[in-house]
Amino acid sequence: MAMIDYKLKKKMAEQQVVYGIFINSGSSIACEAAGLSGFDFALIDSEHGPTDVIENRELITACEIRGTAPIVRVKNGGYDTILKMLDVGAHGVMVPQVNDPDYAKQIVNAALYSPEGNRGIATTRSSDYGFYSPMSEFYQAANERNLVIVQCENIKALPYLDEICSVQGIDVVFIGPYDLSSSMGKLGHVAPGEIREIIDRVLACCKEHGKYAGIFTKDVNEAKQYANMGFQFIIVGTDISCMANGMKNIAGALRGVILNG
Ligand code: 3PY
Ligand code: MG
Repeated sequence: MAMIDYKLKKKMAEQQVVYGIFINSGSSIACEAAGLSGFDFALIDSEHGPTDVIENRELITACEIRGTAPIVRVKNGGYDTILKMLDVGAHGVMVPQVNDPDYAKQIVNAALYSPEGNRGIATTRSSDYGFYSPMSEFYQAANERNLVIVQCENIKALPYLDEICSVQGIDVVFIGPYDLSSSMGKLGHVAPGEIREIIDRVLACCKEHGKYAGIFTKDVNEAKQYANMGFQFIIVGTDISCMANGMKNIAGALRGVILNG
């Protein structure tokens, strides 16, 4: 059986921008909706969201059957944390707060099979429980498909940005504007203008070292602005914010009708 691959790396290599949405609700239905809506990937959030390994197996499956790549944001870059999310079938991992190159190397080591890393071997969902054929080709295929994403979201990382970006095996350096603004003592000041200097540095560093730059925004127009600047891996909003906004709009409109009626 062939590996399910929504080809995020190929799209980015062809200069396309891939768009995703955070799944923070823990809902597999939201994962299906993300796929049906046309998002390239769904970023299942196990840093802030409620789900862990067992639940994510279901969320990952939901993404796969609806045509969107499931990536998991892990709570940290620990070897077993990364291993388990990949073994239940994530097509990549995103790690928060990667502030030095040694941590970045540790993450690559956990995420990639030998010779690029030292990911542990077992028959798991990721290799179709051993139905992948031939199994000898699975390891390289997994390394080629899966994304390794490190978050740049703390000013502590800035002195090491060049070294972090040069770590082999990392695909995307992803700015987290909220934590970044917090580390700058400007919590919530996340507009592109507020973090422009860091945006420019990450874009330049990624370009120099052949990595893709990623970023989060809640705003569609900002997302387009980021795409024009050169970001190629963009997360726009969360499943919860979509639902909350939809509910607010309906409830607000109804109140309006009642009040005006
Ligand atoms: C942040 O903004 O801190 C994030 O991690 C998500 O974008
Ligand atoms: Mg963050």
